[in-house]
Amino acid sequence: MPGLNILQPAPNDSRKERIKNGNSSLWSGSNDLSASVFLEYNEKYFLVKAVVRDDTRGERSGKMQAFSGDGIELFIDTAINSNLANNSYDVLTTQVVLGVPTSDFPEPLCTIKNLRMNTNNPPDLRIVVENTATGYSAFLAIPWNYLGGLPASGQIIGFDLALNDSDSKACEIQMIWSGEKNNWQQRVKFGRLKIK
Ligand SMILES: [Ca+2]
Repeated sequence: MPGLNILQPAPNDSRKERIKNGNSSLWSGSNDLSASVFLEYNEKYFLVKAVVRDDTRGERSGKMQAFSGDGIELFIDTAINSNLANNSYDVLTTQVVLGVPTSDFPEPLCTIKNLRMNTNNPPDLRIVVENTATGYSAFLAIPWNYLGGLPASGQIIGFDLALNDSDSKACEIQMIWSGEKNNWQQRVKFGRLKIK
């Protein structure tokens, strides 16, 4: 898979606002939380592989609260450069929330949420989560039809990725590649990807 991004925000640089609640003292370094992310696609799926370093597996606050535990969130907008005056989610904006397995909830939970669906583990989604010595790896194959359709070659789409870190019973740190903590309801600060 080509396309490598490394998430290692340093809490003392200008990116500290990307750490939820601004409490950067909770982040103790790349072994605490960081990731390498690989992106690919084919005609049917948007493919995401995240190799995440996370030193402590926390719990979710509830079985169906994928956002509250360790995991990743993806933000995808296949028409990011249209209707940008509208900061709220548009018809082609999607939030994907993956909660990795925990002791209490041993199955991965992935929520796909947009104006057309709000569904947990929908049938055509493929999820593989594996524990590693330093955290976990997560592989997602997200059908383009859940995201509003296959983009054209050369098209710019909106994309962002957040790492959620729970070391106890709730998400304590969220680190984000491009945007900010309001990504779950605001689209304009998503990063940009060019479809090859
Ligand atoms: Ca954790």
